[in-house]
Amino acid sequence: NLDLQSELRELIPEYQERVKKLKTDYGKVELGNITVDMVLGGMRGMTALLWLGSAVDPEEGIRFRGMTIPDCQKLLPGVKPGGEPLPEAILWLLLTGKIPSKEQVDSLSQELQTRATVPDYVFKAIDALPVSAHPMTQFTTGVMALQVQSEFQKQHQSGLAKARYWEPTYEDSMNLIARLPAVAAYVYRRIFKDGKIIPRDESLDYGGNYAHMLGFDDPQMLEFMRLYITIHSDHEGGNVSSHTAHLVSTPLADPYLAFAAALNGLAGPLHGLANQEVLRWIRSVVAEFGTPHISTEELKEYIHKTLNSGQVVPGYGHGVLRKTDPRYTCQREFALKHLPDDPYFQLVSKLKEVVPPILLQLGKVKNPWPNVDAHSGVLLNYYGLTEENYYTVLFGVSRSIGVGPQLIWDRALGLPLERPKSITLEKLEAIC
Ligand code: AMX
Repeated sequence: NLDLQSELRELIPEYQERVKKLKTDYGKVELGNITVDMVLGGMRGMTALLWLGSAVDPEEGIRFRGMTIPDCQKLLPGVKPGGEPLPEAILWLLLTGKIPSKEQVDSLSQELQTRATVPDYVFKAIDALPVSAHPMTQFTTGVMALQVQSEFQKQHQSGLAKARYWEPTYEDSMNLIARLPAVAAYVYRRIFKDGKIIPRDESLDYGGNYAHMLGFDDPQMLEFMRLYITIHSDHEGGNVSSHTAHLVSTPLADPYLAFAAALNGLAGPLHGLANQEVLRWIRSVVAEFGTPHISTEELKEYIHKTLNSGQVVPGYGHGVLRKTDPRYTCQREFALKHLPDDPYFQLVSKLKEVVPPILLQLGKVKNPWPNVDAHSGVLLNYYGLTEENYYTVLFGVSRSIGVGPQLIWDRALGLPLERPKSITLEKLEAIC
């Protein structure tokens, strides 16, 4: 099939059977015990969600439908053979579990282009906010305005049968993914440039076009954007943004509503906003010493200063990972290939040596290693996207490619309303 929806339609009955079998034959199989630590510790380690697209192993990191990042770089089609994977390819993979051919990816690129037109009132809704509003606030406002065109909401109100819920969810998810770059680029141009929209280039792919609409046309920046979107798309189901999207969608809130909620969680400094915080922190180090060429001793001193003032070192640590994030590693490899002499990249490399031993000394940090956000900023900065307050918007656009497919599967598999049980402090004490 060249068409993604037809491909999916063929897969759905098989997946429905698999889930039905699990429910009827294995419903009482235990996946682990729930401890007091889990309830008080943000549910860390509690396996409680079904998520099809990807899984994070603490030691190895992300696998997208079983594929590591190097696998994706090798096997997913790029613009040219050997190029970075196209975001359309990871979207196809996440939704179907199959590696797409170049023809399938090109057809999906076309499909997204035909869906990409953004109604004018979306830009007007953003214009109603002061230019000083955070880029994530402006972006999410745009997403809420896109919701006006929700097919799911419309069809549900006209009495859509449950078995067909996934169809308008597919429409909404694909339209959302297709329209986000134009909304996100508008936010960037409005806040940091002349406010004029750069029209999309029909000859470009999804990632290339997003870079183009932001105002960047350096082929290397376009390649970085493709890689950036691919590696930020999905990180299993329990992270704040993905989990939020799933949760909010379960009472049948449409994909726009669910995704806007996800973005609001992504805008938290311990989650997606960490990429902004990292570059801001790096700039503050450079400002303190007047140069990016900083000695190890000076760096140590600055890290201690950050910790002593009760702040975290942004870009380090993770809720699940216990090793260096492979999303960090692949960005490092990209930088080694394309910008080995950039002083900010060299500073980031030095931090990787200096930060972990200090965090380990604290004795409480479970993962002292760098995560995805420790690296992305210096690459964007190198290519001229220097406005760090915008970085989380890039993360947000990318995350739609992980969340969209899961929302479609949520409806195709008829997953129910999410409603875990809470417990009072008195009850918890009584049980203990
Ligand atoms: N700097 C300083 N202290 C840190 C730390 C860091 N980078 N990472 C963890 N700690 C501290 C925690 O604040 C916590 O302290 P407390 O007990 O006094 O509250 C203690 O170490 C134990 O935390 P943990 O179990 O190791 O981490 P967690 O699962 O609770 O939180 C995370 C994970 C990411 C929020 C945390 O490591 C952090 O704040 N990192 C910096 C922010 C960051 O980079 N976030 C991005 C994560 C990736 C993403 O979502 N994009």
